[in-house]
Amino acid sequence: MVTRLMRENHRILDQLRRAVYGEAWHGDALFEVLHGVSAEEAKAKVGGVGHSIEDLTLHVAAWLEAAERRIGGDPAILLGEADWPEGGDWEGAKERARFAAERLLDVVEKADLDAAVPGKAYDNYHLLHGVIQHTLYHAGQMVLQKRSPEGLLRHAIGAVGYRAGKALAGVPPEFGTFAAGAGVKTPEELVAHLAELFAWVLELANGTGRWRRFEVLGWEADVARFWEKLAAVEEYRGRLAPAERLLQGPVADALTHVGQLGMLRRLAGYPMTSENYFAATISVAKKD
Ligand code: NI
Repeated sequence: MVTRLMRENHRILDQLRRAVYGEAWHGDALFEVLHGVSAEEAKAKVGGVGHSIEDLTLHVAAWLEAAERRIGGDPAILLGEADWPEGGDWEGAKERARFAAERLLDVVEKADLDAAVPGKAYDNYHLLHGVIQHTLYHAGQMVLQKRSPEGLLRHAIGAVGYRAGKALAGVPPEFGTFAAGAGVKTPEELVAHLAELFAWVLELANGTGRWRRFEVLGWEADVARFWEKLAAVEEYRGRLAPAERLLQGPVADALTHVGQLGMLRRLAGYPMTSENYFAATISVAKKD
């Protein structure tokens, strides 16, 4: 009997490992899904799921912790924030999930599968299978978020910001008024327009669609306003929709204008260094 139970414990241990770390039957395990997710992606509520990847990670962690506590005889009732912990620290959230998984993996081998969970009508066997299913259910929701058009749009916005960071770095303020020819926009006019575009993204996402014209303020103030408007979009927790139209309109437009800035830099004698953007790590908006 002990042998049979121990064998079963090892099978469950194997299933839990597969759900958390990899070689799950259905596809990606929890940490395979989380691999490469940036802090901004993790905080965005996209794909109609209602919770961000970070929210889901903390929720999964809370239940891995609860399972471990329940096996130890603690009822571990999760209500409110204990069930859906407050986010804010993406690296910390992943670390919490990893630690919780390790703690649970440590107790599975010796768990009494037939013992009742305190206060519940089921035993540890059902608890352990339940927590494995729960982990994979929410990992699946995270996959939907990563593949959603809005997730891709947010990544595209991050990529525009990354390229803009390079286009705006290391030029003197007088570049702002560089005139390449009659009728050609100056760099500060382009940057003022870039700020307009990202302000418009939010207006479109929240349904007003209002276009606001921004006057040129002078190079440094224009650059600061652009970063502020871009950061407002990146930090926006509502849905950025319709994602496809936001991409084809203001975001694609912004990308072309960042390219124009690059061209003007070369004409003005401040060429940018080249870079392999495929290899770039795209992350947060604010650049100084
Ligand atoms: Ni859940």
